[in-house]
Amino acid sequence: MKTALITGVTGQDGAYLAEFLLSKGYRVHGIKRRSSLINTERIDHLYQDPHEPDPRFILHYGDMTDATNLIRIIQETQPDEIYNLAAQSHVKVSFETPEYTANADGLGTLRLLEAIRLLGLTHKTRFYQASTSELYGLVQEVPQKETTPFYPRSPYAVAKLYAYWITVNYREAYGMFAVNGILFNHESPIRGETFVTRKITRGVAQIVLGQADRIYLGNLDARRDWGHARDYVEAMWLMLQQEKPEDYVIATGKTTSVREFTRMAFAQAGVEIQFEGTGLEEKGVVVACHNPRYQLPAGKVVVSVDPNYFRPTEVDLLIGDASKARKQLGWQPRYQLEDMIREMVESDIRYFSTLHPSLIQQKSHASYR
Ligand code: NDP
Ligand code: GDR
Repeated sequence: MKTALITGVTGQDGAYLAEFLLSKGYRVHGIKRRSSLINTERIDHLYQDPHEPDPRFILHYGDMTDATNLIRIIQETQPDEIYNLAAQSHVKVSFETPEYTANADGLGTLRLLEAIRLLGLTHKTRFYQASTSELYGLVQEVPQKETTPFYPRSPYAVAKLYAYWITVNYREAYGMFAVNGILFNHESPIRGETFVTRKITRGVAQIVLGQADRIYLGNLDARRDWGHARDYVEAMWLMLQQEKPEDYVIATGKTTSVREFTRMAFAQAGVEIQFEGTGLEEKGVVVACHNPRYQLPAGKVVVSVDPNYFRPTEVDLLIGDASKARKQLGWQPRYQLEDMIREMVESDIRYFSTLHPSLIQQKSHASYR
């Protein structure tokens, strides 16, 4: 039985990856942070009673900023594969917490690689680094591929640039099986609530249910190559099953603006909207509501622009070329964008329809980024 260790197991990708590896027969260890509220909601369905004999899913407390803790967990678990998914992963928040982001996302990766080396696991443990399309930043070339130059545009992306290169360096210096998956944006019904896709699908759900008035968004012109997290975690695993360690772009090859994503999300709930006006005055307005269960009059404003959500430096356009992964890994995405949006909107409508009224205010808190 192979053993994997996942950092960031409580996050979106950690949850899908843990489920995937368990289905492949792995023993899966995950690192979770101590928090004052329980933070394992995304993996609770995988929980196994540690009192049962030989559990296959085991959680450890840890933190990417604590080297001794990481060394101890790796020593105890002796993993065949480490998936480093833990990160302060929010681009806008990284402008507010740049040093912490560098520590967890940049140095955290170094701590894991050093732990593997110091523990003499260089030739046993394969290492996956969660690299990102944010590395491309300011557009140099489209579509972006493995050879496209990097130009990071946020403290998050700069921290991830360090992590990318230190992974390459340990591969070249010590012969480690260490790879970067350069993943473009991927979403799902369990995407963090403050990333734009989930913020939109939650907003749509609350608006059609009469629990919220409108969604406030930042840059509607930004374009992203959005895939589904379930497809993308499989690519992570495939990268570690190859003969040679190499870096791969994972993307759908299609790009969509935030404005268009918003329109598609409302359409999934049966609400036709259009955008009117320009700049800060631009608004999303209801044209017609085709779902008799919801009462949204034509002309109602459901989307406004709030400059608080603009970033000091923006990444305008991402579109990935995953030809190398398609050819060498045999990977290809199964989900179409529209199907993913439907899944997200339906899931959020289900969630908010069953939420106790006393929790609605709390769950709608507007401090989203
Ligand atoms: P999430 O934000 O959903 O999950 C991040 C995980 O990291 C959570 O489990 C979080 O714990 C944990 N974490 C954060 N800081 C620390 C720390 N200091 N020590 C230990 N754990 C920590 O991200 P995703 O699942 O979406 O992404 C996974 C990885 O892939 C990240 O590294 C992200 O930067 C990268 N990435 C993501 C893409 C995407 O589109 N989703 C695209 C490309 C790269 P907690 O639950 O306690 O907050
Ligand atoms: P991103 O994802 O920055 O690409 O990073 P996010 O969903 O936060 O933003 C995508 C684009 O939407 C614009 N935008 C808004 N974003 C947020 N969060 N909130 C808003 O209200 C809003 N309005 C417009 C943004 O300006 C941006 O252009 C994600 C993360 O998962 C990273 O960890 C990962 O590395 C990259 O994807 C690939």
